[in-house]
Parts: sequence; structure tokens; C-alpha cells
Amino acid sequence: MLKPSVLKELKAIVGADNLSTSPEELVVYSYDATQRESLPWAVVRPVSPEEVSRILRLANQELFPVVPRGAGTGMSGGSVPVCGGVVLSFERMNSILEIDEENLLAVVEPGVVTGDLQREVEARGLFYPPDPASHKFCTLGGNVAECAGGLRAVKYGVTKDYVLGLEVVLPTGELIRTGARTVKSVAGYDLTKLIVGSEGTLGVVTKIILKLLPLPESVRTLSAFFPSADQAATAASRIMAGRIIPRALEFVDRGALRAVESHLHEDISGGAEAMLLVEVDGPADLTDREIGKIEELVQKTGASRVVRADTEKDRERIWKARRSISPALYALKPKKMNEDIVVPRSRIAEILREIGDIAKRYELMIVNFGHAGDGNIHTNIMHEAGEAAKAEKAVKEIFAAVLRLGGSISGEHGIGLSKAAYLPMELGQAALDAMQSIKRALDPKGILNPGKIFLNAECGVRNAE
Ligand code: 2HG
Ligand code: ZN
Repeated sequence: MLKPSVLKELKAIVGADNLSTSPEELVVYSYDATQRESLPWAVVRPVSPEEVSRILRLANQELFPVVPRGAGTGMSGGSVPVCGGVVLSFERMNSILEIDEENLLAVVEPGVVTGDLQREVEARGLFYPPDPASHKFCTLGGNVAECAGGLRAVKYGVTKDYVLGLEVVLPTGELIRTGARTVKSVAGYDLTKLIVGSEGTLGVVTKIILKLLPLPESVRTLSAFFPSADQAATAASRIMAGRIIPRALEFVDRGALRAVESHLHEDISGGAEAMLLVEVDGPADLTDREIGKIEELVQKTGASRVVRADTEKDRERIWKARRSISPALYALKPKKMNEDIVVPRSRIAEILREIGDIAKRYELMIVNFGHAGDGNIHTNIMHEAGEAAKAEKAVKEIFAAVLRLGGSISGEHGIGLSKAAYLPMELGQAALDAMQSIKRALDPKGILNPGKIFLNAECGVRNAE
């Protein structure tokens, strides 16, 4: 709990209107998309790096946890204030500060919604490729914290590939700048890359310099329906091996198809067992050729039906369906344990078979969909509240299989709270120790996002020696 004197100081920093302590308001900042909840003690809405810095200095003096938060769409618990403390909400720091068309970059505050930036730059013939499925709601600060991936990573990479530099308030309150507004810079350690994907544990990002690309001239999209998941997965691997890099290559299994069809009251697949959604971009003559080749290839691999999305309306319809899968799954069972395993893309069919076996053995409903082009599959263990222990056992087996196949336990959602117990399986103790040393060096009192277990097991912030 916060002392009245601390609340008074917070109020002096952000103003009375930007400090919330009422239970109704605290609830709104207590959860993310993992169905985990923990109430903060207060919420502040700073408007500048200076305010952020003053809050962090106060936290170091008074020893309370601080948890940065974007839109709360995260999928691993990164913004859940599991140890209570003060939530730092970026809803007021939501300006696109600059779009530099000469140098192909944008400078934004962390609270900007990803889809808003995409729209703004596209209106100028530019392109910001990272495209999380939640782009209409998620914020760029959250994308940076988690190194979000999304639908176009297969060709264009993930958030870290677009961050040129950052303004960051360190956990102790000092403001630093990392990277530069240039294409290249090797001045010192790459602190930008260290902060991107650090899940809000090493610093609070207050400004982001993002690289932009020219907007591709044309886009071609098709969906292919298969009589089995195995054939769809094999077709995905063959497309990648066929020397075409689509900008999106998504896999959707039977369970996910049925869920989204009933959510949208629409028959998308005609009862198919699996779908691939493929999109290419580039000069029109090239995309026409490539989409033709892909069509041939999926047909040879057993697709029972191929549908081209020729108009903008058709494209929007099919992408809306894809982006709706995650929310649609909640109708299947009350609990959704969502994993985002990633394997070498040639091994997708193999991991799906292993997951199928595990689902049978544990009698669990497991739904798979996601970024097949990246080898990144969203494995959702849908279960009842009483089946949590069984679901955890299944997850552990799935992770073991993923690691055996040369993969990683998290492709894009992060470790946070949900995967902390499994991180040692992938990294080993020495790597974890190195991470914990970095955390201690930057955050000696452990005030920033404590309880993100792999770094800081206890909730108690450290008292000054
Ligand atoms: C997506 O790709 C998101 O739709 C959500 O990363 C994944 O709910 C999920 O498992
Ligand atoms: Zn995803």
C-alpha cells in the first residue's frame, strides 16, 4: 500500500486528474490478455519523460513497484501488476511526433496505437511492417517491450528490426538515449536491442524512433483449404522452400476455423480441416507470378479449394477472420492457455503431430493456428478451470518437444508470468544468471516490474543496503 505522503507526491507530479486510486479504476489496469489479474495500488498517467523520471526516483526512495502499461493486450502477463504498486499508463503519451519522409523514419510516443501509425504512414506511401493481430488496440510501447511479431514477420521481421533508437528512463530515473536516427550506428553496446523485448523490466520507454519502408506497390492474397492439417503444414513448408517469401503465411486448424466461423456467423472454409492464408507483396508483375506459383503448389499438396481475395473488401474480410481467431476461442472453453511456440519452419507438420498426440493423451482440446511462415504456432490449450494442472503438464511436454526440434518456447508473446517456470528448460542457468545480473545492475532496488519471475522471484522490492 502507498503511504498518504507518497500519494501526495504522485499527485504533485502528474496532477490530481491523472492519478487513480478508486477500486473501479484500478480494476481496469489489473489484467492483460492472459486472464491473469492483480490490482495495482494506484495508477498514474504521465505526460512526459520528466514525469516518468520523477515517479521512478520516488519509487526508488519509497520502495514501491512500478509497472509500465500500454493497452493491456499482452499475452504473457508483462503488464499485470502482480506485486501491486503503481501502474504507469501511457494513454496520454500517444502522439506521433514526426514522420520523416526524407529519412524514412517516424518518432513516436509509446502510447501510439500501432494501427494508427500504420495508417498515417501508408497515407504518405510509406510502410511500417510489424503487424500484431491486435494492431487496432495494441500500442507501440507494448510492442517494443515485448518485441511483438505479427502477421508480416515472415518477410519483414519483428519489432526489433524496425527500432532505430529509443529514449528510455532507467529504473533509477536517469534518462538515456539509445541508437540514432541513422541507418547505422555502432557507438557502444546495442542498448536498443537489449531494451526491445525486455518485457518492461529494464527501463521505461518514452520515445521510439522507427524505421519505415516504401509501401509495396501491390498485394495479392489467397486462402487455401485442406482436408488435413498435415497437408496444410506441409504446403506451408514447401512454399518457403520454393524460394518465395510471402509477406504472410498463416495456418489455421479445424478448431480455430470452427470457432471463428461461429464467432463471425460466416462459413469461411466449407467445413475444411485446415486453412493457409498467403499474401505476397511487391511490383504487380512479380506478385501475379508469385501468387500463381503458390496456387499451383498448394494444389499439388492436396488443397481442396483455393480462393483468391481479389478486391480490397475480400482481403479485409479474410484478414478480419484471421485477426478474430484469438478472441473467438474464448467461446470454446472458459480457460485459454495460449502458447506461441516456434520451430524451424520445415518441422511444423512434425510439431503439430506431436501436439495432437499430447492432446489425445491428456484428453485436452488443443487448437493451433498462427504464423506458419515463421514456424510460430499459437497452441491454445482450451480447458475448464479444474483442468489447469493437466494443461500445465501438457504444456511442459509440448515445450520439451519444441526444444527437441530445435525451437523456442516463445516466438513473440514473451515470457512474463506465463512461461517463467519453463525458461530454464531453454536457456540454462548461466544465461539466466547473466540476465539477472543485467537486471540488478540497472535496477538495484528491483522496483521496475518486479515479480516477472525469471528475473525477480520475490515481490518485495529490495531495501537499500
Ligand atoms: C495472433 O497471432 C496473436 O492472433 C494471438 O498472437 C495468439 O491467442 C493467441 O494464441
Ligand atoms: Zn501471433
